[in-house]
Amino acid sequence: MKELFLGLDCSTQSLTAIIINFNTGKVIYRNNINFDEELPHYHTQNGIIVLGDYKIIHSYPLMWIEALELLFTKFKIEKIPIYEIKAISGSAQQHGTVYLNNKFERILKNLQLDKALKSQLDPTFSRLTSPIWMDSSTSKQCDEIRDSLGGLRSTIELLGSNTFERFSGPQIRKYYQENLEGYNNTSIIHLVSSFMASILLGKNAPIDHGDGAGMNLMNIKTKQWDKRVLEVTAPNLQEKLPNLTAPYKIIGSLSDYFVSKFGFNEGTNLIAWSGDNPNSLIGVGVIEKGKVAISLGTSDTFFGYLQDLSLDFKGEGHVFGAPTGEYMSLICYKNGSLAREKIKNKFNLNWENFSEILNKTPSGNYGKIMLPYFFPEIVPQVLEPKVYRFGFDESDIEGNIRGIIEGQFLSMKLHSEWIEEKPKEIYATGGGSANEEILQILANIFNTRVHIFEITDSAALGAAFRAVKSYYDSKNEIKSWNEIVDKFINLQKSIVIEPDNRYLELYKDMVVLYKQYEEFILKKGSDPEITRLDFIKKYF
Ligand code: XUL
Repeated sequence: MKELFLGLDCSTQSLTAIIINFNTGKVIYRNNINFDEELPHYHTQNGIIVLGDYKIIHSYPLMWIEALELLFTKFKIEKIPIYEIKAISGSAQQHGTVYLNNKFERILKNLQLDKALKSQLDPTFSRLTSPIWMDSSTSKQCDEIRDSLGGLRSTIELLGSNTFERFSGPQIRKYYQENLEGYNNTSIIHLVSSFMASILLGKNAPIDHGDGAGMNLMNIKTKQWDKRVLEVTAPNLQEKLPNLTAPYKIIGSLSDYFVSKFGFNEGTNLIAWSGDNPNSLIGVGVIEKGKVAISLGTSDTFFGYLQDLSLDFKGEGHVFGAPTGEYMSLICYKNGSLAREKIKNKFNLNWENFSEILNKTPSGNYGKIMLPYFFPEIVPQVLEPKVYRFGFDESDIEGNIRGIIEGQFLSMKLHSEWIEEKPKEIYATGGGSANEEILQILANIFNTRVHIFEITDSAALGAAFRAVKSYYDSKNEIKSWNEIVDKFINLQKSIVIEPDNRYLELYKDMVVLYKQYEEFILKKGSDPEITRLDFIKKYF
């Protein structure tokens, strides 16, 4: 008997599908639609469009829908047994907002089989583009909302995070302030996750607590929209937001359009979609204390499971809802894979050459330090992008390659110190986790063992796991998270990278040095050059 489950992931650069067979514990199918390559008529670069300056970053919701239809068409052409899929769930890049007019639900409920989704849904957008998580143009709105809520501490207590430029609330406020007509013509504002779920459901889908927590609109304790925050964000906002739901809720079944057009089974269950980070938490099996996941993708994220709510009052980290119903901690860096690629491409290298250089350069990089803000950074907050190099220059290939990787992980180590639970194991995922040399540096800087899996699409896999859990729970054949995760993750080949103790002291000193450089650059602290020279004397 085949019990198949589909997990989708609408990320910044692509749409991924993973189909798992729960009975055999195997991934039976994977496909990925790269937006730039397969939908070139949107002219995106890495899935995004830059509007005006580097702070305004959007994407096209219509492109995500076209990708979905293309993916399902491929299922049909490749004769994938989608009629055996019992349940579907999904994942999406977090924080991005989709603005729809009053035609949306009506058109969605009456989709015609002989027309493409794209042409039918085209008239339903009140805003053609969606601001996404890479946007950093809402500092003014962040300040206004935080001030109205009584400052940093009360904002974090209420929402689980400080106000952040990329979060949905400040983005909505900006739209309301800059385009009142557009705002008034908007009947519903979805997240990318709930928007994609709505398309499959044939009506407005709810937002789950995992992704909802990344909006600066949801009370982190009650997991309800917070009336006060809605009021200070934009007028009549409550009526423009979907409902909130627990992440494990079945929200209905797949709409007739998909059943009839592509051959899915009637009654295929749909589970609420969530953000890519909450999905990845489950997708790498981080469901207990002491385990931490690091995802090296378009964004680099550091996240862990939290049994109880624990907040970062410095305001750099976030608390989101976890797929299991509890909480998760998260820190997000914008200078992830695109920054690594900038260095790789600058020297015309491939990833193999990149790894070779990492292998032959010493830990500590002869005291060469990089603060890699190729793009505006979230943690620490850097609004004007600039790359700082100490002890080397732009032309030094080896210095730059080791410099960016050490810089990224030293920053992660430094800014994750607020999380009380120290990582005992790190689970690496995302495209960058395929590079063992990068992960060896991660293991050494954190002095922690790192696990890498064969399947790096943890967000889509996590969505498929969530579909499994909710489906069986609804039939009263309860499966524990451990059972689901063990079945797939333990069957996967995993590589374990042990930290090299020889560099323990070196990296302890280097984190301190790195912190001094951040303070020097970002907070006008004193120049730590003498400490850097002492570091070089001590280790080289
Ligand atoms: C998390 C974040 C990013 C996006 C990328 O807060 O902004 O990780 O979810 O997909």
